Amino acid sequence: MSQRTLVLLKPDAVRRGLVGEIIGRIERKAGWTIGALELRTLDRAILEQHYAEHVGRDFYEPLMTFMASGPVVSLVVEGERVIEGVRALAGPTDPITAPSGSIRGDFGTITRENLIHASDSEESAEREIKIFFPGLS
Ligand code: FUP
Repeated sequence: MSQRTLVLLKPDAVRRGLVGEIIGRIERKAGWTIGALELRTLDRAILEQHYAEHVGRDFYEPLMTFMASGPVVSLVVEGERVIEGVRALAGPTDPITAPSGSIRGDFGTITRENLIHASDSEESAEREIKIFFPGLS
């Protein structure tokens, strides 16, 4: 089942020079392709849309500040079961408990600075792709 997903390489990944490493892991999965890609610093308005489900949580404001702290690479990845697949590559939210071999497990220590976002469902993917790439059909 071919799908599309929205992936963000967060400011920590860009600052630490891990963009090539992370995109390389995605590109090496057979048949997955990059449908769109952009580097930019996100403003408050786009972050409010993206993280709407987390408004009011104790980690919300620090997360917003972190996500606006530097450029982010946003990309659309397309291919077989890519929604589940990129989340498997990323690993669970907390990098300390994320398994070795996953992106968060290999490179992260702090939950807020966990390197990568990947859509968690087809509905989220379509909503998030519209936020980050409104011109993409
Ligand atoms: P995930 O689906 O793994 O990206 O995680 P969530 O949607 O639950 O959380 C979104 C982001 O909020 C995480 F990537 C990091 C941040 N977060 C915190 O900073 N602290 C928390 O306790 C939970 C999430």
